[in-house]
Amino acid sequence: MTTSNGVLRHDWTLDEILAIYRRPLLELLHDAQEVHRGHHPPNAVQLCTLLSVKTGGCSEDCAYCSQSARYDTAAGAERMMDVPAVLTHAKAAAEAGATRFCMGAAWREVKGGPAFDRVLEMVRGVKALGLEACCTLGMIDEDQARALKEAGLDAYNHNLDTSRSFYGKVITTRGYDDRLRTLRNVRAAGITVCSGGIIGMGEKVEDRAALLQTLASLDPHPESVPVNALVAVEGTPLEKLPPIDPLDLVRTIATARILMPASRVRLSAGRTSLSREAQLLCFLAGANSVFYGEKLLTTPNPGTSDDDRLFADLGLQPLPPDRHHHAEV
Ligand code: SAM
Ligand code: DTB
Ligand code: SF4
Repeated sequence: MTTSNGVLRHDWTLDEILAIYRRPLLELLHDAQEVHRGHHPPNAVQLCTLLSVKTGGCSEDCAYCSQSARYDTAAGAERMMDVPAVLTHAKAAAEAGATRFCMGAAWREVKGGPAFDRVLEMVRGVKALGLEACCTLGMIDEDQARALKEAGLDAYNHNLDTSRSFYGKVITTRGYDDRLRTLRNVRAAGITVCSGGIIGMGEKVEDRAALLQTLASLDPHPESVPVNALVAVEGTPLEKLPPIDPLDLVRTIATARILMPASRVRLSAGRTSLSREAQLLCFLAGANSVFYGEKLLTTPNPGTSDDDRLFADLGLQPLPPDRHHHAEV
């Protein structure tokens, strides 16, 4: 687990990680739960709401993605949303109980100019509502990261997605080192790092372990680690992949929890195909964050009333809003 003095480790070996991943599940859950309770309140869940502020038409070839211009999917290319419309969504998210609002754009990378200025405006507006602001805009350089920080951005999401060796089977238009460079730029600007991956893209257990190894090698660890189950989107190259076994998701989350004890592990895409009981196991494994709201970026997420009932039935308490800075919400 962590070293005996509780210091976070960044040097996990692949063998150690595989041994954790493959433990008898009851023991794995027990260890994950122990680590979880050593670093987090046991019944708290962070609610993050996603909004796609620029949908579709993306130049990249990420094989899982509904928004790549290369695949014929139901998500067409749309114009970028304007700031007031985004803030209407953000306000609704805050009123519904989310504490973090994450804005996504289907970009390979951020280019300067009016579109980026508009994003900065969105960030300022989201912060003014008392929400944590997160963006996921593709690759960013140091100056762009600094500009986002100055606008008040709390977190930047940029997933490694999978292992370095499996990566090339999923994405050819940019490399693993590009992803890592963006994460360094985010960190250098003083923005917290949100980075995780996807399971169920045909990878092996070793790839999941290697992804977690790379994430845990980052120093400091990413503050948030989203674990997505592939949403197999019609029209993408991965459309025919079978759904994962939910217990694989449970193992991945538990392993992430043990390697990165202080991080928030987010049970991310794929919840609509999980039973309540499977989600409970994910929380038991150390997940303490979810996406909240009917829609992820382009695909459905559980409805808020189903989620509210789930949290009530499990006794999970959403994080309280930050009313400290702003009374408006
Ligand atoms: N364009 C930016 C980028 O790729 O960094 C930001 C948006 S992108 C859609 C954010 C992340 O969502 C991806 O890195 C991937 O991990 C996740 N994602 C996208 N489509 C998914 C799908 N069909 N199933 C599961 N996760 C998905
Ligand atoms: C993350 O790890 N998952 C979110 C968020 N970060 C940006 C996105 C999930 C997208 C699922 C497919 C879709 O809705 O298009
Ligand atoms: Fe574009 Fe991001 Fe989708 Fe890749 S994951 S195709 S970069 S929107």
